[in-house]
Amino acid sequence: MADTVVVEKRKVALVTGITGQDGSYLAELLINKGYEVHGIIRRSSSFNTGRIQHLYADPRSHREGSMHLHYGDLTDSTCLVKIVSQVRPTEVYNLGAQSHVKVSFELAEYTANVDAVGTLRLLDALRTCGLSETVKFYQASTSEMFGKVQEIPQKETTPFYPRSPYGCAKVYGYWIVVNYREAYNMFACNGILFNHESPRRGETFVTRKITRAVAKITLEQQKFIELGNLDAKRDWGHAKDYVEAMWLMLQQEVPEDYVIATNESHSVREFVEAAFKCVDITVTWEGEGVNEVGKNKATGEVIVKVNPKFYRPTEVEFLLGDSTKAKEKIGWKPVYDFQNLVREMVEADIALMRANPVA
Ligand code: NDP
Ligand code: GDR
Repeated sequence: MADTVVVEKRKVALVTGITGQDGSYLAELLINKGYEVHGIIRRSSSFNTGRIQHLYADPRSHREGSMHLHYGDLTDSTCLVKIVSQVRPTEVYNLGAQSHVKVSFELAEYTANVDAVGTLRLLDALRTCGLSETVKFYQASTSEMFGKVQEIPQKETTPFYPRSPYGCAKVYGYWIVVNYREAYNMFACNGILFNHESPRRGETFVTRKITRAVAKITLEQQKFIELGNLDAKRDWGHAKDYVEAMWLMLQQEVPEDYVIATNESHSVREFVEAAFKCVDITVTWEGEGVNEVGKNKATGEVIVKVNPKFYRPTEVEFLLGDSTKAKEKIGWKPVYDFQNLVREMVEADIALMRANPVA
């Protein structure tokens, strides 16, 4: 009888933005699934690998070589071509971005360079290296592309109306991915992800800003928090659930675009209330607009103030996603609900601030 040779399929992932919130959860997921994971990191004057530090400590990922980091940048085509030609990935996850909507008004050109042209550069590096017919490509598209409400809830067919330089750049990223799929037969997908959070969320996004403040106020390290638009509504999920959706999209036979959301929307004000509830503080609201304050019902102390500094020139008022397509076609649904998400973030920040009050 002839010997059967089993050829293991190469599972090599290249992740841009591996040092970010999603990159860190995705790297964990891929390593657990047996991938060799290559991440692109930026040179920085201080450590920017805090979120993936634990993967070094794990001998499986570090010493046994499941994780490799390469210096690079989405604004630098040369390095992208070099990294792609060395790594020859089977899957690419393009998560790298200037991802802060408010900052994008200050850094509009840079945001377009990284988030829009950066996506083009990476897609083209794959073509240059002859991988366009074999690689699977995930693009981190966003609910910010829907922007000004055209339809509720928002799904794959809802028209885009971005409201920030970030949203505009991501619309370019979305369409260049569709174009490369159609023009060059690439397996390329857009995940249109609604807001997703976690204890690893960047400190200047509203959820993490709130849970950090709740922790500090509880531990008497801070008196109050200043916020912008309390009425904006978002469909908030957990990053751990959302990276699973990214991977699932690339395991399908046919490349398609999917909305990923919880199908539940809450205002910033509701997030504040839910976060303080975790430490048994009830918030009561007084005043209007810039004069609105939130008080601790039990003590009467002001714990929330509105500061117009945090308003945006144009705002996305209301986002609510419909992820029926993802549920039906790729079998994705979230594990976390809103209350679990808020509680996990508040508890993590209390533990963090207790251990390190200057964090
Ligand atoms: P983060 O801001 O936490 O992470 C962004 C990552 O991109 C970081 O690793 C950052 O590196 C890297 N990066 C920034 N600029 C460049 C550049 N010029 N070249 C290469 N890498 C760069 O974002 P998230 O993890 O929250 O989001 C991941 C992706 O998903 C982003 O593209 C974001 O726009 C998109 N998205 C996020 C959603 C969310 O709710 N979180 C929802 C929908 C889409 P460094 O650590 O050095 O700064
Ligand atoms: P967003 O997230 O803009 O939706 O983009 P962010 O948490 O920054 O804002 C959510 C809403 O909260 C309002 N808000 C404040 N926001 C911040 N950051 N700071 C404040 O003090 C504050 N007060 C009120 C905002 O006006 C907004 O309406 C995130 C990013 O992760 C993007 O990269 C991603 O594409 C989208 O989510 C989906």
